[in-house]
Amino acid sequence: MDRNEQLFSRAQQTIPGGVNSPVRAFRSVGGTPRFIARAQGPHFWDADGRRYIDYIGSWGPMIVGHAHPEVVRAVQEAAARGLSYGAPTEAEVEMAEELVRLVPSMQQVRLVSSGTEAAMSAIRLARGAAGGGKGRRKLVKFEGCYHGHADSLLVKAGSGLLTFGNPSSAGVPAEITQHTLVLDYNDSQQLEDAFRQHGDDIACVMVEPVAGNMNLVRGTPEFLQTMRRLCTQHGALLAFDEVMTGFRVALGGAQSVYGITPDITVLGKVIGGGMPVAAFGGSREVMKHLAPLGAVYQAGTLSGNPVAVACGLATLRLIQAPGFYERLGESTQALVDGLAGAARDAGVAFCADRVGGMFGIYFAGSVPASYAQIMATDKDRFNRFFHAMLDRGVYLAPSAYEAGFVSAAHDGAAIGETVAAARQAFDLVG
Ligand code: KE4
Repeated sequence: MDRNEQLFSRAQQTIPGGVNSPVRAFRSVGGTPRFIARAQGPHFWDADGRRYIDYIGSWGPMIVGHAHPEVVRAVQEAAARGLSYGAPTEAEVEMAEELVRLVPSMQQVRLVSSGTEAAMSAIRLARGAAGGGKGRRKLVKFEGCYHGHADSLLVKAGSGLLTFGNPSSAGVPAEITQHTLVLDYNDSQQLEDAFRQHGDDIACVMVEPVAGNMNLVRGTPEFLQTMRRLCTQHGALLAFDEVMTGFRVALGGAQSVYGITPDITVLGKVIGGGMPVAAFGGSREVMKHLAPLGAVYQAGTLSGNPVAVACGLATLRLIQAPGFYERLGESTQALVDGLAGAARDAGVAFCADRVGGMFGIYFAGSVPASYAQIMATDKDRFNRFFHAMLDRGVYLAPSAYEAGFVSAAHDGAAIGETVAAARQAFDLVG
């Protein structure tokens, strides 16, 4: 056994499935997960010393590349001043000021330690604040969107189109998901029907404006505009989950691309730069309901942790460099064009899409615009492609239903190597 196999076997003795997050176990693609020993720029190295061009980037955070010297130095300096205080710090104020400046739909923001925690807290806040603070119960989400693993979000569509959700995970009582309505992504008519039926009890509509957890699927402008109009009309709060799209598709997130102002924004990933920082924010009118000001409780031992915030602040500084997103977009476009060209030359039904520095690859004739179309893509071909690329030193997301991520460190050489590997891989998948 190589070191990855040895470590995976050993890990499974003391960690369920050998991993601390299920997607890392390679169960969707098969094979042995790679145990990463170190990373630098666009690369990481596994326990056997094999180098990979990394298109996961820790699922989005590593947008400036791995182990960027300015980020590492900021973390080292912060750590030398103490790891955590459980008391407010100036750095958290700097982070909050930076976030509300870059995401003007937010006047105030609360820092937490994960996207799950941010989304869960945002829903509780919406339920407490909606209807002029009288509180509401119903939550609307969309099939294929993921907002972390809070109980009310582990739900699959109800039997009937507009019936409330059923648990999608063991351990979640039906009473918890009975207030969650799961609709089809990009289906405006269902939204209209849902608000017609339940409008006065809908607290929150939560959406990934560009979905990245069913693979990449763009929200249509019409879908998101309908959502905005209906929430305003019925006094529901619109929450944009920008944990993945925030500072990834544009400096101002997807809301700046679509020109839509949500009531609550959920952030994570890039704002921590690889360390546990996430956030949720909105107008003062909404945020005043949050403890210690208001009646909606939320708390966290390591919220605003000074070392993690130092990592995030250094990352936020780097992404504001002139031309950062233009260059990131060009690299990502070069990648998807290169992959599509290689597939075309090999006669493989394949297409790719990208928004900012996140991309989707699909073994299908056209770019999917819905969950159903994603489910119709050729997963088996993807899995064969995944392993052919892995064998050639390119590490893609280990699932046909995840997006990929490019960093500022993915230079022409890395993109070129990736496309060259794909030329061979497409010939193999046939
Ligand atoms: P975390 O609790 O994993 O920090 O964030 C949850 C979350 C919330 N909202 C969106 C839009 C997200 O993409 C995520 C987490 N994304 C996954 C990637 N599919 C994290 C990877 C994993 O689960 O290991």
